[in-house]
This record gives sequence, C-alpha cells and structure tokens, in this order.
Amino acid sequence: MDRLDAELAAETSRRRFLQNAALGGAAIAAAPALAQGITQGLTDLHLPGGNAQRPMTSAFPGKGSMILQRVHPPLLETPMDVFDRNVFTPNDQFFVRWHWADIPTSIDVDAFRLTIRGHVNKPIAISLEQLMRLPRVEMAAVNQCSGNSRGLFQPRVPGAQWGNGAMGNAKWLGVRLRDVLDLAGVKAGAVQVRFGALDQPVVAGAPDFQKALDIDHARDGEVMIAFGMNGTQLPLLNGFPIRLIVPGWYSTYWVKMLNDIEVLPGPDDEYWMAKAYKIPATPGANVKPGAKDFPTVPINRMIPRSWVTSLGEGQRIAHEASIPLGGIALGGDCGVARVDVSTDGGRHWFATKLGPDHGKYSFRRWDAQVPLPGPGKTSLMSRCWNTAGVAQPMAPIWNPGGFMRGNIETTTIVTA
Ligand SMILES: Nc1nc2c(c(=O)[nH]1)N[C@H]1C(S)=C(S)[C@@H](COP(=O)(O)O)O[C@H]1N2
Ligand SMILES: [Mo]
Repeated sequence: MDRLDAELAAETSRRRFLQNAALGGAAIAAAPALAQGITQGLTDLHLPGGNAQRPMTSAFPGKGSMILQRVHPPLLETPMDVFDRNVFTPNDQFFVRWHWADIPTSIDVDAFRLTIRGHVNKPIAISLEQLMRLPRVEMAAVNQCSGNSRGLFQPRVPGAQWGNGAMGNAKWLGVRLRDVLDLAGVKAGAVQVRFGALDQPVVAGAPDFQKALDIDHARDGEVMIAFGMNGTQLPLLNGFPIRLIVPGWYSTYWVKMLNDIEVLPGPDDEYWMAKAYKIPATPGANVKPGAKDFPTVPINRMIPRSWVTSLGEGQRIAHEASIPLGGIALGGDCGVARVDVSTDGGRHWFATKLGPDHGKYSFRRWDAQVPLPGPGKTSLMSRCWNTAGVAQPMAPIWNPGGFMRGNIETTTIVTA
C-alpha cells in the first residue's frame, strides 16, 4: 500500500467504525429479549452419550447463522460446514465467546483511547487514529478457544459444551504490539505485559477479564493489535474496535475490545492468569479422569488438529469404490506439514494434497480421492503432522478443564 492508499483505508475504516457502533448498540441491547424469539430450528451437536440439540440463531449483531450455546453473555459456535467452504472463516460466522455479560453495545471511536502504562518510561493514551498510523502488518491466524471440543471429553467435564466450532481463521490487519509498547518505552526489569478490556464483570467483586504475556513474547514482533479482520473492521462481538492477536496460542490470550496495556515488573498473579485456564503440567495436558491434585501451568501454545469437513457426522451417501474427501488442518504453533486420511477407522492411511499455504498460523485445506469400504457405516479420520514433526495422537486426553483436545477425530458416515 502506498501512503495515499493507507490514508484512504484509515478514513474508510474510521467511518465504518462509526456505523458499526450504531448498529451494535441497538442489536446487543435487544439481546435479553432474544431468548424467546431468536432461534430458527435446532441442529445436532454430536457429543458423546447421544446428540445434544442446539438452537440455531442469526439474531446477534454482525452475525449470520450460528449455533447458540448461550445468550448472556453470548457464546456462538460456528457450524462445521462453514469450514468446508473457505479456509478463512467469514466474520459473520466467526465464533463468539465472552466471560462477562457487561459488554459495551457501542463504541465512541473518537473518544476511544488505548492506555500503555505501568513499568514504562512515559505512560500514554493513544487514539485509534494514532494507532492506525503505525506500520501495518497482516497475518492469517487461527483463533481457537482453549475449550474447543470440550463437549467431546469423556468423562464429561463442566464448562461450555462446545463441539468443534469454537475456532476460526482470519486475516488480521493491525500493528505490532512491540511498536505500541515502544511508544511508551518499556523499562528494564519488565517481566510481563497485562491486557485489559472494555467488558466488565456483572457480579460485584468478580475478577475483570485480563490476560498477560511474558515480555519477550509480547515484544516478538508477531503478537499484534488488530483493527481489521478479513478485509474489514472487527464485528463488535469479536472485539471491535481492536483486539490482541497471539499467533499460535489459544484465544484466551486474544483479548477483545483491548483498551489497557500494563507493563508489569513481576508476573501477573490475578485470577485469569493465576487460577483460570491452567492445564496439567504433564505431556499433552493429560491426566487420569477424575484427577485433581497435579501441578499446573497457564495454557499456552496450540497443537496440531484436523477435521473432515466435506462430509458431516451421520451423513448418508451413495456407495462408490472411491470418493473425494476434504477438510482443514492447523499446525498449532507452526505450519501444517502433512495430512493423511483413513476410511476404515485408522487401519489404512492415504496421503492428501495440501491446498495453498496462507502462513504457518492459518488453516490449511487438504483434499484426497480415497477408497471406500462398505457399504455400511464408515469411520473417516484425518491426521495432521505439523512442521515440528508433531502428529495428532489416536487417544484422546482428559483434564478437568476440558482444554487442549487434539486427538484424531472421527466422522462416521453411512454408505448404501
Ligand atoms: N475482553 C475479552 N476478551 C476475550 C474474552 C473475554 O471474555 N473478554 N474471552 C477470550 C476467550 S476465552 C476466547 S475463546 C476468545 C474468543 O474470541 P472470539 O469471540 O472473537 O471468537 O476471546 C478471548 N478474549
Ligand atoms: Mo476461550
């Protein structure tokens, strides 16, 4: 982009911000009333122990047809077929997760300030215009909830009973967190950087949602503050006007509606880092079902995953000697090296052809023509290797938080 282009883009985004703010206000304010009138039919979420039915909704601002997990605060899941259409998840079907229900329904983009304070030389508060004048970066990256697929844990664990759709891939446009920190000047001895946002707890005394990253991670040049998502502004529910992007890490760190950055001279010991989102300090975050007393660490990097998306669970198709099969994969904290598929429950595996590489943190499409056993029930599986040589294991893990599922998933179809 040359200078003029950049300025035009900035102007347009600014205007769009204002439009969005107005829209968001009306629609979210209406959310409580939605509970009765917002749903259109039911969908099957295939969880162990029988299908769990969930309503579909398209009543949330900036959102199309989504699986409704909860109204207040909104938890919206992306239907699996969306991932089959494009490796980039459209903004209006990108999943939504908030911890607290007090979410601003409109943003005054002119009054909005991002503060950078704490262990810095010069605490500052910058406007969106100032932020957008910094050098821009764009990156494709998967945003995946730590508890994605929690509903598939056996034995079951408490928490949002997500299927596989608490994830999405987008092209994020923004600025480097490092450049923003440099505006304030990080002092020697900084240990972590804590991120705060505009949403608030609804219960008095409950902990405000904040997350922290180590100073070196925060300054690695990859962590960014995004104002653009797939070529347009962020939907309000995905963090308008700006959010943190932490490529390769679970989305609990991807703080939405970011308005406060605090450089800390020690580790963040508040609730959301010290107590919540802790995983067992064991290989693969795996413990014996029911285990409670084990050392923990904050959840961090993602692991490889993959899914068949061209056919859905329970789908019936005509039997053929061979069929085309397609899906998506993510490498986790590095790229996708290889995806194999099986049509006989994991006995035989076939290589797939990988689609275009949009960067190591992006979803990657895979396709193959594979032989079909049967007719009858057929178990389809896909297995991803990342560029660090880590492959998805066959056996599922268990931990009480229902975090970090990554085993080979099965889609059962029926051919006749
Ligand atoms: N301000 C704020 N940011 C947040 C959260 C939140 O509750 N408040 N939840 C986090 C979690 S746990 C997830 S999974 C992602 C969800 O991002 P999305 O709603 O854009 O899909 O936002 C993260 N950022
Ligand atoms: Mo999450």
